[in-house]
Amino acid sequence: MQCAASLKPGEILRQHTQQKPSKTNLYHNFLNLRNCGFRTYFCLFPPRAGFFPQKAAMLPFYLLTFAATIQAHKQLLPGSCNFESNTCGYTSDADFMSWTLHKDGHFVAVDANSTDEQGREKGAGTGPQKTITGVLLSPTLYQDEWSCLRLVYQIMESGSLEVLQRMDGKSFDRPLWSSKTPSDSWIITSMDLQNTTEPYRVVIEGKPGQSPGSSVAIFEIHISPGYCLDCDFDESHLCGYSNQWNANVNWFVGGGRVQLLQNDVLNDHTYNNKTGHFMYVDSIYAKTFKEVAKVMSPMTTVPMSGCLSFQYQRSEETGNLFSVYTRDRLGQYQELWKAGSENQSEWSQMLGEWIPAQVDLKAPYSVQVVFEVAFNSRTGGRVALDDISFSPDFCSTDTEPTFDPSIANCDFESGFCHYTQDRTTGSSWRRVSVKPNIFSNGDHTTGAGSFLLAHSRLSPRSGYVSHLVGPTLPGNMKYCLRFYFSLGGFNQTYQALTVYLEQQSSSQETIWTQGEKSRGIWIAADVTFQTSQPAKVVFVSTCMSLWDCGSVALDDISMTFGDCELTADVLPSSLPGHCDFEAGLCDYTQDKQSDAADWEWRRGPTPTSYTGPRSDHTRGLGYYLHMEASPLLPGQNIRLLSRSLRGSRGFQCLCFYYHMYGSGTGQLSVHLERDGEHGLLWQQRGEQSIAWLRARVQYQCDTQHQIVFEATRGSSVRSDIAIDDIILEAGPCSEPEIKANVGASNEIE
Ligand SMILES: [Ca+2]
Ligand SMILES: [Ca+2]
Ligand SMILES: [Ca+2]
Ligand SMILES: [Ca+2]
Repeated sequence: MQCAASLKPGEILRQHTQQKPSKTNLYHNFLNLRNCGFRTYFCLFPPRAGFFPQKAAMLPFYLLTFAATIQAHKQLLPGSCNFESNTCGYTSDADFMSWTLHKDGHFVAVDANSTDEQGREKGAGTGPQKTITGVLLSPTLYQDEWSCLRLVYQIMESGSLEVLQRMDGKSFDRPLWSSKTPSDSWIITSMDLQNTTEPYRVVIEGKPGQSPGSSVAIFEIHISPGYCLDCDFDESHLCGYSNQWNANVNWFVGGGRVQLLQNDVLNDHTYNNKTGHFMYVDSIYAKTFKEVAKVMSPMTTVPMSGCLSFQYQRSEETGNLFSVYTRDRLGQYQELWKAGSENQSEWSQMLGEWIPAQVDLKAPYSVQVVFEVAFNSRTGGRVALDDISFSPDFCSTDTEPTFDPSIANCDFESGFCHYTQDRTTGSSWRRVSVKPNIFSNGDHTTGAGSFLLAHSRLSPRSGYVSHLVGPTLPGNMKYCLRFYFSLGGFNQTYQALTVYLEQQSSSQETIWTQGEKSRGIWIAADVTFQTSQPAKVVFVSTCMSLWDCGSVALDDISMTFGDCELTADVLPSSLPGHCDFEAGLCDYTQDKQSDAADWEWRRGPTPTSYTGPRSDHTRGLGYYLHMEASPLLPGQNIRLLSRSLRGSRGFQCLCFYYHMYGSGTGQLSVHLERDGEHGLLWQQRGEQSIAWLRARVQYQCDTQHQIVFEATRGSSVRSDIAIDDIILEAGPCSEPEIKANVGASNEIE
């Protein structure tokens, strides 16, 4: 067998990408690679269209050389597996399709074209789609120190892969990471495992897609102590760090006794010898002004705040700019640090001396750390980097502690939270509540709670300006503000509701203006803003003349860090039991056997007047599920089934919103079903309100079960029933409306 080290630069890549890689030749290549000790190669640079193979020609050579000399020395913790000849205690969950160990290729996989009919049946669940799911469970792990899980995987053709953490005795797994992106090569990903005193298992859920040849495979799982951002560059895979390919200048692996280009060999920082490795970038191939080389950390998977330290060397102070940035999922950069801006006395003209650097990192959402060097010309010198490490304490005690943006949340249920009113304008926002009724809408939080109203018709004045001022938010951050508003009557101008930022310099910047025409429904607004100085958000409703003004209502304000686009999936619909119905039915399925029809997935009002909702609960302009009463006979029912849920010793909390409006409304029930028996968790009969009402049910069930939503048609066609925003989580519920203990009896307390 030819060993990859004797290949010319780029050769392996061509062999790999000229033809569309079939699974067999991928595995074959992979086998070669592993036998030569080069298994790391494919993981370093995920393929990007148009960049392979020619441009990458030079790079892999060095990386392969590097890989050949590397000695893995870092401690691997239990739960690590190379899948060489066994699965190291990883087992397939018998309720799902099996993962198969391919000994020749040294990986485990779930395939779409499996002939295991039994498995297919099992994986298909009760739904109409024949989805194949394989669940791989790690042995029970006890790791009370922070650790990092690095996974080498591949999704072929189509499919998805999800990694979760299953705590002992908890009914819901915590999602760590997921991907739906197929690739032609193996890819490395990392996820932080937070320190915990509870034993847990890692759960790996693979779902190959429908297309032929679809497969989800895992080549290697490595769990090592420390943070995923840590790297001494002496590890295989470079800890998931990768060079962002540029035609002329790139980061290379240096050290390992190999002389690279025309440069002398440096001592690395980790071992202070010529065997250790580091990353470096050289201006020698720079062709144009401002050529940029970037090495990027893996994406963080948990909120991180603390001190990022690293060692660097830099020659030619004026020929290059060395900076550290964070880069979020939208590709937006934020500068953290610049070489030369720190203590000048630490700066050295000589390459060969490592300089320590520290920078505070505040990453409440997923980011990559990017080390970037920009050269002005070929004589821009070199920059080297080694020993990146993270610590959860800030570098300096002067650093302001991480701010909790939820201080600006308010549902107005018990007051104004941290919001204040500017009464100098003579008018104010009033807190009001509307009991469930069939004429006017309630609040957004529960349907029976409180919200703010900008104006009352009782006001003797001819017009008004109402200001609602939020708490002070620190500067230099990006925020996502969400709130719900509802307009009534005739608001002739955009001034009905605007939001602006009030900065300390007393400058005002409008960040949102309402432009929605819909009336009488709660509509969600997402506003992303960035502020350099500390600032407050201010909600303003302006009415110049009462003839032009209707009502303006406000509820459920929330604030998070980061772009709203990034936090849109704060509650991933992949969480078992959670569904806002915006993109379909999530894990829920229609009963096809024991009911009269199906729930309808709908947006906007239902076809029959004086029954059903006018909008959904999540967005106001989004989707919900409803029972259309017209084609059904009185007493007929429809059923929606949750996926199979694991039981737990503790309480579980089921929260959902329901809409029961119409003179002939029948009944909505929620059942818990297990082993053929079923218990009633919640029930409501007859017309309730024109608003979406919140239901919360706390229950306990220690065996596998399903939740069933069952709507029954009433006496007339005016009996539409709708549901939205189902959340199922570990309990107890904060304010349960109903408590049930299904483990012991089926009665509702
Ligand atoms: Ca090193
Ligand atoms: Ca409210
Ligand atoms: Ca049905
Ligand atoms: Ca919805």
